[in-house]
Amino acid sequence: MKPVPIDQQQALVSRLMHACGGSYSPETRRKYYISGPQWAAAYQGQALFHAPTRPAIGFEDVIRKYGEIGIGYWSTHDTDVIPTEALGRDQQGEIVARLQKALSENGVKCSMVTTETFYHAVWAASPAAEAPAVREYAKFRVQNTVEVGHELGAGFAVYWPGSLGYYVQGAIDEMDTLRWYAEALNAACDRDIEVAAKKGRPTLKHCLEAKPFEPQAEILLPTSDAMLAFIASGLLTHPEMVGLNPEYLHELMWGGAPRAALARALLAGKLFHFDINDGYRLKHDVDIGVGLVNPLDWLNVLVLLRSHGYNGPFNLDYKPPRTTSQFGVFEVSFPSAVDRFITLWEMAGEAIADPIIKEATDALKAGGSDGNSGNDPRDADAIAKANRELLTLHELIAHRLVQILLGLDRGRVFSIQKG
Ligand code: 3MF
Ligand code: MG
Ligand code: MG
Repeated sequence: MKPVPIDQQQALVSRLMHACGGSYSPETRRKYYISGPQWAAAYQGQALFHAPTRPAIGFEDVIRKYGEIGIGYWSTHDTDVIPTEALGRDQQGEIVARLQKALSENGVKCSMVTTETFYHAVWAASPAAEAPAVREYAKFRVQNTVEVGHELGAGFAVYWPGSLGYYVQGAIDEMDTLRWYAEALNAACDRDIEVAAKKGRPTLKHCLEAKPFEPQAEILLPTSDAMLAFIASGLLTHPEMVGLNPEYLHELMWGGAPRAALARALLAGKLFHFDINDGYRLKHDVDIGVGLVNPLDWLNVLVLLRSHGYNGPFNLDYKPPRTTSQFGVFEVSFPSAVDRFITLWEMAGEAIADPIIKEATDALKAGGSDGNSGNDPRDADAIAKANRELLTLHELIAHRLVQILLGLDRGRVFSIQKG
């Protein structure tokens, strides 16, 4: 193949993307509660060892592109759109007005707002630092985000306290830090109650997001389970307003099973919001597009969420790879992520309705019988024997799920089987 001239490369990408097929219309995509973060589309590819590979892009373009793709909801950090020095000042009001205009012109709704408490130098010792002035500033920031959220019509506020932790041991007191962090959340909830009452809106759902590693070396709230314990610790004045925003990869990173972490959040009634992406166990936060690494696990996650009626947002918190151009971010990265999600969601519906899985599951729940009227609850050997053959169905169900994932249940066959 000859080198491809620069001016033909976008057309090639578009033609091959089209040839891939399997895409959904913007109208169909809008039926799902999928949100696109400002920061995901605006990510320029920079990191500790990486220079940016893409130019900067503002919210007007991001929101317009989301609208065209059919991503019906948008989420943002305060400082993704409002410069730090403008927060809480007149310029903020002007930016919020521009945001409202961009959202309504493109038929996109703001679903979630979040406070950046990790990037600016003021957070060097975390938002729950020893210095009272930093903690007062943190309260101002989360309260201001709540106000912006109400202005934009958001239903959720997310908090990722990844900077609560340390590099060197003994420098901070964990107990103090957690208490101080709770004070900031309490201030956010109190302000929310006031603003919601004034505006006649429901209060926001406040969602804590855990990540096991980064940016601190040791993290005080590293997992969704740690967050649940924190919510129940007695430190929060409104624990009923606070729940979780688990991120798929953040649970996988520490070696956990995202599906099990989600189940624990569901059991606690705290699965408010969900950051969707993909990646690898025990690596850094690679934030790959949903379903590109672990589609079978994703199918299983969505079976769980569909089975148990999760109806919150699915937030596309991933990073288009550095190898993807700015054009590619909206031509390939976002539409393909949305379409993989929808496909896996629909497939999860098929798995739930699959007669084979259903019969197998029902049989497992009915349990085995040795023909006697009742098993003797003291007789382990008899109980094991009565269920012995049924338990093969576990592996059969796993096989069936892979068949569904690969389309074999719908008659996809390979040459060796044809004829
Ligand atoms: C970091 C994250 C964050 C949070 C965001 C929302 C930049 O790994 O996942 O995204 O999702 O701060 O609070
Ligand atoms: Mg996240
Ligand atoms: Mg992540």
